[in-house]
Amino acid sequence: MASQVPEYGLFIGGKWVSPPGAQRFETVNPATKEPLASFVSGTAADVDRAVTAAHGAFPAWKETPAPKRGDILLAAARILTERKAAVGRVVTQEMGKVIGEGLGDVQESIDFIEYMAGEGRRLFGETVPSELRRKFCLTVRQPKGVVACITPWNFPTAIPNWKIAAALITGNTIVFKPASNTALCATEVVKVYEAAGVPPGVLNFVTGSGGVVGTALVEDPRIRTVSFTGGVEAGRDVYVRGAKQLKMVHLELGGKNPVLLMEDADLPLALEGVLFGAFGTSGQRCTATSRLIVHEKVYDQFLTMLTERLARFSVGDPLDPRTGMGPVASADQEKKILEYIEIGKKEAKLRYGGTKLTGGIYDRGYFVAPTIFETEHGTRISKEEIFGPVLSVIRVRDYDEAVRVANDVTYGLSSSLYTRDVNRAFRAIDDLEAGITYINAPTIGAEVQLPFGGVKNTGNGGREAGSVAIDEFTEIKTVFVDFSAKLQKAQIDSE
Ligand code: UN1
Repeated sequence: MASQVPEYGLFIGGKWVSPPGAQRFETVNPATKEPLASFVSGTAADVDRAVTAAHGAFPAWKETPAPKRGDILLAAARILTERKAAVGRVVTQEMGKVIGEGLGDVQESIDFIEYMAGEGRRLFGETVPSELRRKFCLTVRQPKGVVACITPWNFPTAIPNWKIAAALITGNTIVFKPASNTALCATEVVKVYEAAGVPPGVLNFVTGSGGVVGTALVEDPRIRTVSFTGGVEAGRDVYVRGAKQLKMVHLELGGKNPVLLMEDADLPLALEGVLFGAFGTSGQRCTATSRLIVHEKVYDQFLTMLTERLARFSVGDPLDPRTGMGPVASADQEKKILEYIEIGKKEAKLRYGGTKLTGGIYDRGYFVAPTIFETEHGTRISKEEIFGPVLSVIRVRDYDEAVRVANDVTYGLSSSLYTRDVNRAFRAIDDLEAGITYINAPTIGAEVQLPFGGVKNTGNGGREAGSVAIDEFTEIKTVFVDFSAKLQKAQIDSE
């Protein structure tokens, strides 16, 4: 039967193209399982064409003054602002996050594009004194060339824009490959840049599987930098393949982010924070609160508060603004989360939820109950990334034990401490092994003007967002200008 949904193509060299006879896939609304749109399953040949287009467009884009590139970004931010309501709705329909968060995803995109537009009038280098007379030393930033942006489904507009806006302002050209199950959101992103006047070939878009499109991108020698956000295993594969060609590979991977709740914390404040951190976006953020490490003095009281509050937490239609949590993003997600819940039931004490939700609207989509386990530290659910609405609660005796538990995982993205003790708050900034630490706020909600990234298996040392985002997409050139009109020898001449 012919598909009834709109069909989209690839965006290569400034044109939307549907290669004849191409295989296609559809995206699905996870709240209803209704198909939304159809996309091309890109091939290695499509990737080759896209990289060729990006390669051809690079010299002129590099030559375009950065403030002029910034003007195009500002136009993109304006267009996306006009489209915010519509695109936010697409995010909710295709990914399942509640509408407030769908709109937030788009707002995060707008914020970052604007922020990067301003970077076009900075892109600072350094001036540094020379050890010799009449010699001037400085650094300038240059684009890398063609970069690949490979993005996940959980922030289907924000994460692509973190990469695309930073890569564009610094003068790179791009091949963008989105997660397949949020390809419509990605298409909306590309359409915004197209409407903003990004020249043909500067931004190219190839949908399709990671195994085919992602691998072809990573293997293409013309691509010198790959920016990847996703799971650890896929990230490792990208890193290893990239390493063989000595490419720069930027990785943003998983998390197992703790909230440390101390005995002196403002418990009602922490309650709302934990709820949002653990169950916002159905727990499908790299930054999601997946561990709650609680001081024994407030353990029973806080768990009672949490379960009572959850009884009034609505799970359902993500387009309804009163809904607290929508579905999980896909059948695969639901399967994996339910498998972890079964593991949890064997190794820990189920305190709340623990089921697939059924009946009424739930039967149409992928709905999992917000779930709480009480567990010892060391169980699988307390250490492995689940990426779903599953919170592991761990009881500890004191702050030192809380920090030991918090740090004893292979990830290190976000972390949080609730306390009223200012000394302890500052100690936690030192002590927690994570790229991000919040004090008296949950583990989610990073702002675009600050660096984002983590330690250990969360990445390989880079950061996105903030002004450091431009490091990912620029080469630094060091320049020596000798205006003494004679040969001066560094390290050798004494005068
Ligand atoms: C992610 O889950 O990969 O800090 C990104 C946050 C959001 C970004 C999350 N601003 O929760």
